[in-house]
Amino acid sequence: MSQGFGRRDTAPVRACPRVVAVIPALDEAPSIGRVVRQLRAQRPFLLDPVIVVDNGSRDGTGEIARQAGAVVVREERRGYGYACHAGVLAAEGAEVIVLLDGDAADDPDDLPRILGSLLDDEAELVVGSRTLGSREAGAMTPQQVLGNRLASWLMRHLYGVAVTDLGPFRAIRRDDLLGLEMREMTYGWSVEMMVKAARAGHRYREVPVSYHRRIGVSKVGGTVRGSVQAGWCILSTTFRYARWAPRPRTGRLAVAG
Ligand SMILES: Nc1nc2c(ncn2[C@@H]2O[C@H](COP(=O)(O)OP(=O)(O)O)[C@@H](O)[C@H]2O)c(=O)[nH]1
Ligand SMILES: [Mg+2]
Repeated sequence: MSQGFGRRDTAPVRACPRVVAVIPALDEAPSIGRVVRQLRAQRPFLLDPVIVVDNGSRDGTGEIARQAGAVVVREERRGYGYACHAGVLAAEGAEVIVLLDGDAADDPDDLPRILGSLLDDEAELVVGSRTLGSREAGAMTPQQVLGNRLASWLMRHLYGVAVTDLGPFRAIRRDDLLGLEMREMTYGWSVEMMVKAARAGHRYREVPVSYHRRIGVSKVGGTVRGSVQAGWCILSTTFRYARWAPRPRTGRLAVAG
């Protein structure tokens, strides 16, 4: 891959692999148009189309995303993992998948940095760390910060991977991701990706990213129910794939989030 892909000024367009962004979105009408437009402005790093997976929204998220230039995939089964997985399947022909949320909390300007490590062949899974980067005041609830710290600590000790955060903004090759045979179809999806990648021997790299206060209403960290469900899913998934854990049964699907 091209040298120094992470630097905007030196990246030759012809050297770009097929990078497709996948955004899971549930009722993100106030933010989704802006996120899609900002991402599309990131060419030549990103290939059109941006894929938005509308997870049964009732506020017109899909239509707004389409108007902003995204390809919209509908996934009726409610769950963060279902939505991400549907987007990955839809991104046929993509070499690299970039995942980020639809609430404008992630900063599309961090895309070159996230892609840089992957395309410079420094790692197979690159995750944007809000711990290493900067976080706007109030962007994460105290329980999110605590839960992330705990899960990161567990991952370092159980899997020996230098994790500081379970950020949603990440990049992985599509073939590698499909090879992980993801099973957690709700909040455990992101963690499953990290622990299975570690077990598969994929190199892990974090890059610092900025994290903003989301636009619109939180479905996870901002609600008690969402925080408890997400916390449970994340921790149980972290333990499930540890070396000493019994082999998880295939086909297991978690409760919807
Ligand atoms: N909770 C939840 N989020 C979903 C679902 N499908 C897609 N999402 C998206 O997942 C992302 C993370 O959710 P968010 O409410 O921002 O979580 P928070 O950042 O922890 O408050 C957003 O882009 C949601 O729109 C789903 O079924 N459940
Ligand atoms: Mg969010």
